[in-house]
Amino acid sequence: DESNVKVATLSDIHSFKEYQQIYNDIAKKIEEEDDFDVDGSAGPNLVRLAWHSAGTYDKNDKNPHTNGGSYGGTMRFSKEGGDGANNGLAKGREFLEPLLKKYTWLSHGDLWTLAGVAAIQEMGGPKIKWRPGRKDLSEEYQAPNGKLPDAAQGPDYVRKFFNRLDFTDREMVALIGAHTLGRCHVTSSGYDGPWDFAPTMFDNGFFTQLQKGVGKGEGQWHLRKWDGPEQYEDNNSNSLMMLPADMALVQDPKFKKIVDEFAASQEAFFNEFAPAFQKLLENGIQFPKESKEFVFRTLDEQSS
Ligand code: ZEM
Repeated sequence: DESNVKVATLSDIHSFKEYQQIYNDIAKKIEEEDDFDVDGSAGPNLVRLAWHSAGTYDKNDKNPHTNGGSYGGTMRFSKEGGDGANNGLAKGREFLEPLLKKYTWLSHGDLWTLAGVAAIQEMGGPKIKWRPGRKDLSEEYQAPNGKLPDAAQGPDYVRKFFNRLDFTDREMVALIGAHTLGRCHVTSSGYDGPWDFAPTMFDNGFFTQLQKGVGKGEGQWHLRKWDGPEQYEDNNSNSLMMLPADMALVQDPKFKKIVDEFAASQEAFFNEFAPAFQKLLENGIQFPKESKEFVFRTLDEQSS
């Protein structure tokens, strides 16, 4: 049955211990290769890899050849991998490649989503429940290009985009809070700079920065004067950035209320983010009722 391709089969699933081992290998590799990027860690790139592997999903498309999601690991093929939105992610995929050699039974989809979970947890983020069972699919299952979001857009676009992925306002605001991590690279997206001062710490820093909105005041934001695409810059340091699609979250009153809530409470942000990120990584996949949700221990927790 064509509509039932993206099924996680229990018989293919390995033990919790084995996935924790893979988690540990990823976490240690992140620690060891601390010259991966400007800010050091490969973590932010891996979170973006997990997100882009899943963010092609279309809840209204029942055709498994085109409806995207993380199941098939199809970003390894040139059409999806070559989508401009995926610029810079080959580096993350190559970083993870040795794990596919070591764990020959592991699928790309399981590896990339597990790496995103490991990166978030190791950078101080919430525990994300994770389930295995994705399988590599062939080239015929690459999502069409253009399924990932356009950073130049405003609130209506953002809401519509994340509705396609089956998310509520609260979930979408929380998910974009992952911009507390990493930075924009001129060579990848054309945009430039980090969103907050601790780009390898998963915290609510994105919201405390964003909350201030556009204006002339302390810590507020203005349009950057430069040759690149339209982006915002902070009045205090002129070194942080916001995309138009980030600023959308303070332009829409419903979004703004949620931004204020997450800026005031990191706990509220984490509580919304963790299940939303799990859902993002599982969109379009049928998991058997008996499938267990794994919660991995961080390296820190294992050493104490
Ligand atoms: Zn991002 N994102 N993103 N994002 N993203 C970038 C970087 C990162 C948008 C977007 O255009 C961009 C989500 C949502 C949205 C991360 C995670 C998540 C960059 C910079 C752009 C342009 C890429 C570059 O130049 O390297 C838009 C428009 C979004 C929605 C409206 C969601 C949801 C995410 C995860 C849950 C992360 C971690 C990065 C940083 C990557 C890095 O290499 O540092």
